[in-house]
Amino acid sequence: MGFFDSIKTGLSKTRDQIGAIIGVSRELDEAFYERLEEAMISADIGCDLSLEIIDNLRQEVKARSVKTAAEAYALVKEIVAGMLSVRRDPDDFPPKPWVILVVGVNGVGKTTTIGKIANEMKQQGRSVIFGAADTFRAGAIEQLRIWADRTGAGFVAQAEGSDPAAVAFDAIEAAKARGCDVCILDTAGRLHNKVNLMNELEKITRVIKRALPSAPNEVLLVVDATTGQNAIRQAEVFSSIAGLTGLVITKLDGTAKGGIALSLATKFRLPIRKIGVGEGINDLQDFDAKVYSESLFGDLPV
Ligand SMILES: Nc1nc2c(ncn2[C@@H]2O[C@H](COP(=O)(O)OP(=O)(O)OP(=O)(O)O)[C@@H](O)[C@H]2O)c(=O)[nH]1
Ligand SMILES: [Mg+2]
Repeated sequence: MGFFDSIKTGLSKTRDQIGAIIGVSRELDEAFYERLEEAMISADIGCDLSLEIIDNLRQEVKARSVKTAAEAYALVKEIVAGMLSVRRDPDDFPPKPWVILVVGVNGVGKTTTIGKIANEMKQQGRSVIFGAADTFRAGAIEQLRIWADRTGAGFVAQAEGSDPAAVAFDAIEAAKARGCDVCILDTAGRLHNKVNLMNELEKITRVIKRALPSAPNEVLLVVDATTGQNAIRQAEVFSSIAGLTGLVITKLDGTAKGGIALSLATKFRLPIRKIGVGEGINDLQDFDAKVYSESLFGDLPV
């Protein structure tokens, strides 16, 4: 399935729900705006952002002399896509190795996403090495090793319970020595408490820089779209401790309402680098703001 099909299928329930709340609207009246706001909140877009979109919409409606609900609805999709259209950096990887640090709470899909990214990079002819810096959870190292085997990525690990920063350092050193294009570091999602998490990520980042001063080139926060507005809290915590450069939104294939992608990207001004649309190795896609907006809102019911 292409991007359009997967995300369109993934968001079909939300789209139907939005349509049902808005109902058959021809008049561009206050009731339309109210129902639109309610529909957006129901889709996990969040209260503040929904209001902001409505404000923008009212301005655009005035500026463009829009008269019908259908035209206004098309404008909503345009506004939302515009909010998400962050220009992506050029796709070449100047520094070698390009170091990607992957963070996020437990179970969101970090390790799976790393496997999928490696698969994609391999297909583009890039060499990849993993650093198993989640040394906290039993089984985490083995899980990443399996993805390394599946994708042909190099693999650097130490024993469970060892210092994750030391693993990160070793992985970057190995990537340098082997001339690898990309080094991806998995991290623990769960630690005893937030202070531990903060200290650990801070130390990992510091040690990464000792191995390679320009690294990390990307710090990707992985969030599970099905957790809804809770993801905002996660992003707050991680952005305060880890200097995020981008988001990966996973599980947009399941019961996710989908609006959280918009909420997160606008609130934290971060590009959505990838989306996860399933558990399989190929279920990773680039994010397309226009297609996303279209998939979320669909057509106004007639
Ligand atoms: N449906 C669906 N499932 C996903 C997606 N991404 C990951 N998963 C599943 O989510 C579960 C957790 O994935 P992991 O990759 O282990 O998550 P993690 O963040 O590494 O978890 P910890 O190592 O415990 O912190 C697994 O069952 C994955 O198959 C996705 O895009 N869609
Ligand atoms: Mg993991």
